[in-house]
Amino acid sequence: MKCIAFAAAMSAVLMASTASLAQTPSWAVPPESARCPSKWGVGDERGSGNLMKPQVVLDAIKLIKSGEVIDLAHVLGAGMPFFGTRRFDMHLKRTFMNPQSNERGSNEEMVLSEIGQVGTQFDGFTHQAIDRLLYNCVKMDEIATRGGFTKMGMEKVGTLMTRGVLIDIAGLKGVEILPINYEITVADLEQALQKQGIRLQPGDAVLIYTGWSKHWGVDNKLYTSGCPGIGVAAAQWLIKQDPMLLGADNWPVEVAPNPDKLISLPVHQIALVVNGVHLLENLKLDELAAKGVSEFALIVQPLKIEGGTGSTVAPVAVR
Ligand code: UVW
Repeated sequence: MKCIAFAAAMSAVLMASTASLAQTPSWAVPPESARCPSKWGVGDERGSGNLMKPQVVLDAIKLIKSGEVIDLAHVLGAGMPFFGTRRFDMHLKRTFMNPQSNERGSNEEMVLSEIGQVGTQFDGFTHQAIDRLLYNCVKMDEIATRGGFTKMGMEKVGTLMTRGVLIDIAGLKGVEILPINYEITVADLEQALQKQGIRLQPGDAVLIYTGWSKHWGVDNKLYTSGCPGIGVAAAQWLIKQDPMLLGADNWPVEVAPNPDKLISLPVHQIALVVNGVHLLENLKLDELAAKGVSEFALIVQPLKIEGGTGSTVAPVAVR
């Protein structure tokens, strides 16, 4: 009898500890004291954008040898994959004929869209929060107005030009497209960099090639249903290298959904909120990967949307 009671008690203890283990997320938000002020100081609104210095531009220019320009943006249109309920509705307003003798006709369009968060897009720091705190522990509710955020809006980012580095993980793995939900590890990044004979430097725009954008416009449902990408460990490792931004040819840069069901897009918070590192999403990197280009001058100019959370962008690689 004693034996049965002991066994029952033990199994209850085991079940309780397994349940509590199962409920422990693999990444926890760092406390405010550990993330604020950011390394760029109290009141900083630029984060990794502070790495944008004349010397970085001069170094990037040295990578331009042939003058080849490679577009890294998808075409903006209603046929794009959209995250959630986002949309891009374009209405052509034509044609106004001016009454003067030269018969000047004029066309324009009206676009209804989450213009900061569709297509190839650049994430600003007001895009994500930890509870109700933004980057540098700015209280979201204190800077949110109907007309936009009064701090850290997209107009603060400016043009970024720096060395771009493509890390080809699909190439490393010998596949066209990494499997959905594949979490890119630190070892993957290190091996790919070694294979490509390149080392990361502070201020780099680090772009990860997964092959996932081959689904763009082909199977939009699949494209947005998840994707391969960096996980928490790889993001933390990359951020330690002091990049100007992190980008990928998928919709959130990171693996989605996260293999740990207890956390939601943690790399968004690690990059944008904890460290002030911009994200560049939905890139078109096939041409760079196909041509085996590992480094280039990257130019990206977010729209100056006052108080905006992000910007649709058309970055270019020049070499
Ligand atoms: C979200 O807004 C959740 O995702 P993204 O930044 O990838 O558009």
